[in-house]
Amino acid sequence: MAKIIDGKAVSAQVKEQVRQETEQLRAEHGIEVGLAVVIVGDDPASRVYVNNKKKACEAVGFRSFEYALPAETTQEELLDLVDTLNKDEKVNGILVQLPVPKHIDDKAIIDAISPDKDVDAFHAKNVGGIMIGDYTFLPCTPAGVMELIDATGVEVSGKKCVVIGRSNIVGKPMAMLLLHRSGTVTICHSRTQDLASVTREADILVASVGRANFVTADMVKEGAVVIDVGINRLENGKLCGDVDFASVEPKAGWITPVPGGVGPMTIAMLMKNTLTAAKAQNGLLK
Ligand code: BQF
Repeated sequence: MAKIIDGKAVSAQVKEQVRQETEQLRAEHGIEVGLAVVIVGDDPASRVYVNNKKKACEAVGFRSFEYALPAETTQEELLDLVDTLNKDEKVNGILVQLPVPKHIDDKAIIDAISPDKDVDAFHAKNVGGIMIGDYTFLPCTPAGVMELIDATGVEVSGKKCVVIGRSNIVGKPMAMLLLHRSGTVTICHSRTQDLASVTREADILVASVGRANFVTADMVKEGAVVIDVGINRLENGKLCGDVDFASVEPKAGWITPVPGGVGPMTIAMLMKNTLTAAKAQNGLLK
């Protein structure tokens, strides 16, 4: 029987820390922290995520500025908005909710965001910094996963870590953060041969596949830490992860639920990054 890693509880602790420091910035330095959230089009999942981010801003005492643009917005118009937000002193962090409509080049948008305000840490400069261990922000989801692993008390150093998925947003940076902690890291993906034989070796298994219930008990080592990054919506409207919780939970040592695992941590780490951005922009970063 695995212990459940409670992402809601850990995220509440992170947000409480951010709330206190935000209050302190206001009291001691008269600084308000602001996050700009840009959403293009009306994808329902994106709308939920943007609302989660605005609610979190409210909870920690940030100002949030929402820009909801129609799906027909041109790349030039979006670049103009990013440019305006880059120059706006009330805005410490800028995030453009992904995915953007197909006629817009997301890389062009991300790289137009000032790296100092890039609280998702998707800009090429920030991604490069992560590779060499020189960074101000970490990408929210991998950073949240590290917090959840830390909450178990399990040491990463020397352990076999397997990441399933190689996206720029989760898989690749996740592998890098585990490597920085001296894990022995393997990245698996859709072309990996005999995937189960690789994942069965993992002391720490991170699943970011994008397929409901993809990781089954036969793919998991007894006692492993299993982190489920997946958010899949079933036909009945229920959220479910990439890990088949019912079969894996009895075998794992630790496991994250969906919902209530990695998802809330992604939001909490966004708040942490935005606070860090505000401190850095005001010359207050230790
Ligand atoms: C929960 C995201 C895929 C693609 C783009 C809490 C969120 C989700 C789940 C959330 C996600 C996923 C976000 C739960 C933000 C995480 O209780 O389990 C919060 O809002 N997320 C995003 O902004 O873009 C995505 C997943």
